[in-house]
Amino acid sequence: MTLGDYRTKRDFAVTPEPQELEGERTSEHDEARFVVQEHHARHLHYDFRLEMDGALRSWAVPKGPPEEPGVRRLAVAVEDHPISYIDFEGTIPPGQYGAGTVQIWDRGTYDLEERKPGELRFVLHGVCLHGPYALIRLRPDGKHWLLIKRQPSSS
Ligand SMILES: [Mn+2]
Repeated sequence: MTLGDYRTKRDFAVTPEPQELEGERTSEHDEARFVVQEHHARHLHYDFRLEMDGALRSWAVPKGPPEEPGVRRLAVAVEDHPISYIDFEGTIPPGQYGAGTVQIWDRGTYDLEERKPGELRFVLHGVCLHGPYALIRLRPDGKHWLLIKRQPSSS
């Protein structure tokens, strides 16, 4: 995991986004968190982020995360974001990477059920999003994943 891409894409003299790259968590036993940020950039999308390995693993979901079981949505992997980004809301100025407004759409905790290359299975405990989900990478080393709301009974 590296936050180098996050740093190099941004001018922290201009953007209000978090500059500190160190994680805020001090205990490995705290529950892992997730956030969904509605991002009105050039194209509206929803940034889905999972707290993992001291950073926020992040995907841009153009149509938003599914709320009904069996629905799958394209999720494009983007650069890791710092943990502190989990609380970020604000306006990224014109000309900056991701220019536009960011507001938190949902947040909560999650239980990781399975993790292997190109596949994550987890249960979300949010306000809008709750229940079993999966992220499945479509091609090895590709950026395109599917974010799937699983049927409650299925694995
Ligand atoms: Mn975004």
